[in-house]
Amino acid sequence: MNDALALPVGTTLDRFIQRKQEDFPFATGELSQLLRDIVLAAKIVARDISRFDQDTVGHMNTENVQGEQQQKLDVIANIRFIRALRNGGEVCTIVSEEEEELIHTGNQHAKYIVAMDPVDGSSNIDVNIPVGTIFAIYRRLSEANGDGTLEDCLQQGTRQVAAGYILYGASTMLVYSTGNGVNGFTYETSLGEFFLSHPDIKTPKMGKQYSCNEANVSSFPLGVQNYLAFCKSEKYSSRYIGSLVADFHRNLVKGGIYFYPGSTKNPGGKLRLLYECNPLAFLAEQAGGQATDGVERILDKQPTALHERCPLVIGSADMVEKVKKYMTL
Ligand code: P6P
Repeated sequence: MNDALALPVGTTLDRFIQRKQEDFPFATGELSQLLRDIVLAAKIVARDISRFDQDTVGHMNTENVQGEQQQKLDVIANIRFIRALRNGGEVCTIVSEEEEELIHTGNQHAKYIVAMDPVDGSSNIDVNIPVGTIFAIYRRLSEANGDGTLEDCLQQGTRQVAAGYILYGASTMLVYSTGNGVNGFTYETSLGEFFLSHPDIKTPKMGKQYSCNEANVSSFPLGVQNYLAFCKSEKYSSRYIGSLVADFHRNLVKGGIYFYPGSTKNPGGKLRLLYECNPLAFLAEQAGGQATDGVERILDKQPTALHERCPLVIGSADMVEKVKKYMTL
């Protein structure tokens, strides 16, 4: 049962985290502290984004491990989250989209691993389009007496203990789950606090909008092309911001489907399994939705590399199921 039902809208995030911890008699407070560390970094990144000045806007003339041009904000946010997690003491090792190798924090007795995309869609910052941070939290498998291992970081999505995102939009929102439902919190900048604004989010089983980059349609798998034609025949609306967290959040709340399938340019899809597909799939399922690679459940996939890509179909359960039918005709 989602205990957000016991807490009214307007409850502070800190009170909510505390209550969640109290509901677990054996909770020792480390996960609560980890969430607070993420929130601290999120508040700082939200301030950086709102400044919109020469320190945060534009690119670095560098490339990340993905060969993508790094935006200044990518680098700044990566530093902010790594620093908050290192100083918080609850995380031993971090996987970041901005780092080729594992980041060991030195907290060798810490029991948690974090996989994160510090700012997804950062190229949208310059034109004031919402962007987001995505994070997944795992309990390490190895003994808590050293750095986290590669095996600790390549766990299936079903083993996430928590996942969430921060959406830096018209307002800044934190949406997360620890496996007992999904709750959304809106940031009140004047108070420096997140407040419960969207308790117990449930995504509608059916929606009337789809999100994909139709420029790639000719290279989509035939089943996806046929599903897209179905959407048009049903007169669904196309809604595609080109910023995953913003598209995902709209579909989560209103119902809809986002898909970034494999294509000739990106046969394995564009999105990353560890720190984009898995955390959003965890949230989608916690809210009653679904997430697949077109056919297979995302959370069941066994990762084999830190930055591996994966096709993604995610959102309202009936819509994701429909894609599966077209893919297996
Ligand atoms: P395309 C941003 O780079 C991102 O990772 C997601 O946020 C977004 O949904 C997708 O890529 C956009 O990709 O190929 O449509 O520009």
